[in-house]
Amino acid sequence: MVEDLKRKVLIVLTVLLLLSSAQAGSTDRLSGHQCTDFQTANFLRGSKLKVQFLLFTHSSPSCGELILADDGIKNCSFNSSLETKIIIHGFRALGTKPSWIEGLVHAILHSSQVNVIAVDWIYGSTAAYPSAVENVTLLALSISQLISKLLALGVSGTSIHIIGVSLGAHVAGLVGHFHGGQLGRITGLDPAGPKYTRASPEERLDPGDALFVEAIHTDADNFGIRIPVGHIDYFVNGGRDQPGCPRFISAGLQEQAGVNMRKLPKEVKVYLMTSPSAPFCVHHSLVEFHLQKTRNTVTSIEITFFSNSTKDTAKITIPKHQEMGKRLLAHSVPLCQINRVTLKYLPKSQFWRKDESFIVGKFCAAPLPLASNRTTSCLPWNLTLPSKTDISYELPTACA
Ligand SMILES: *[C@@H]1O[C@H](CO)[C@@H](O)[C@H](O)[C@H]1NC(C)=O
Ligand SMILES: *[C@@H]1O[C@H](CO)[C@@H](O)[C@H](O)[C@H]1NC(C)=O
Ligand SMILES: *[C@@H]1O[C@H](CO)[C@@H](O)[C@H](O)[C@H]1NC(C)=O
Ligand SMILES: *[C@@H]1O[C@H](CO)[C@@H](O)[C@H](O)[C@H]1NC(C)=O
Ligand SMILES: CC(=O)N[C@H]1CO[C@H](CO)[C@@H](O)[C@@H]1O
Ligand SMILES: CC(=O)N[C@H]1CO[C@H](CO)[C@@H](O)[C@@H]1O
Repeated sequence: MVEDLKRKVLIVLTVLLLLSSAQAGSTDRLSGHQCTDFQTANFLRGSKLKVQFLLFTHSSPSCGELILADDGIKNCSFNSSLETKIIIHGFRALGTKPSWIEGLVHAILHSSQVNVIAVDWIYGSTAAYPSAVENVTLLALSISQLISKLLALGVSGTSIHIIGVSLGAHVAGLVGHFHGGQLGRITGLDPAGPKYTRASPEERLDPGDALFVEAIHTDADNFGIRIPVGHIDYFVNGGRDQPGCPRFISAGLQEQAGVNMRKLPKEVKVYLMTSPSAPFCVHHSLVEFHLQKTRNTVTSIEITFFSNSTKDTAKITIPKHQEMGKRLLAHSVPLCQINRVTLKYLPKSQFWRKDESFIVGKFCAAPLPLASNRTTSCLPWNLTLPSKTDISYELPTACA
């Protein structure tokens, strides 16, 4: 009886396994290769990291092509003349595939002709968070080896962009560190906080890890890191809970908010806003104020953009002894619909010393992303801003 039962259970398990492998082994009609999906580690937690690299291309964005580590990358659809985006997920408590992977892959391939490689380290990322953290170095080494193979194929380091989510952001940092900070770009999406907030820059994502490092903070009050880790750190809606959708922000967002990084100062914190509903995006402008003469105290100027129906504000802070301050201003209509701007100088009066009663300088604004032929427009004279007074200017712009 017991033997019988065991045999039945075995048969059922075998059928289940066959069914699941049949599903995983579907073939993509266009490319002719087998489609491979993420692993699931909920009951078979092994002792190996079992990293899988899944390649997605423009012609088959739904079919992951397993890149075999030993075979090299030649015999697959990888196109070495295109840019490469490598996606690294984070801690997976339940050992399941991240629900956002497909959406992110599709969003990237929809907007650009690139190679997308999703790193599946489900096995190492599950169980307890501290043990996932302990697996990070080994994982980073294996991703580095893959990148070395890509470089050997003639891929340029600058064409590699790593997108790391949560714990994956620090993995991306480590990978970049192993490549001497010479890879093109790292985007940390909500870089993980626990065990990293007090870590040294070598251990966590930091601006030295790639030529351009950006981080988008969306959960800094919980699992996310609170400190800036990139050349630019976006604290979306203050970096804490998000309007409408409190978890993950759509890849639409980061592509469209794309800042032309080289023209911005190093290591700035940027707070960026989203609307509570899809597509979450707002428009961004870079606003600048140049002082006619530097001051020995911090200068704050409140900038407000008005359209026929909207009003958006940001505060420019110019550090003491510096000539210029800039800031990202988020507005819900395109810059061309902004028809008025007001500037208000906020003096820093302390009871033992009064600040100057006015400042003189120049105001400029440019829509983001900055075009290569920079489209900054400035109000064409030296403005005098009396303290605590809104000074209003027409912006004679129009939509093309
Ligand atoms: C690789 O991408 C380039 C640029 O899009 C394209 O011209 C070329 O045909 C692609 N190569 C292959 C083998 O698909
Ligand atoms: C504005 O200020 C700058 C710096 O002091 C000066 O060089 C320039 O001549 C001024 N322009 C006008 C129109 O007053
Ligand atoms: C704003 O209002 C003015 C005057 O009513 C109108 O001419 C203009 O077309 C409006 N602009 C937009 C973007 O709606
Ligand atoms: C800037 O460059 C874009 C694309 O290269 C072009 O379409 C546009 O006309 C240029 N604008 C100016 C002001 O030169
Ligand atoms: C899959 C894997 O290698 N997991 C390891 C992650 O790190 C913990 C702690 O060192 C190990 O116990 C796991 O075996
Ligand atoms: C994508 C690709 O080029 N696949 C080839 C890999 O190698 C096998 C056997 O050599 C070919 O049959 C595939 O077409």
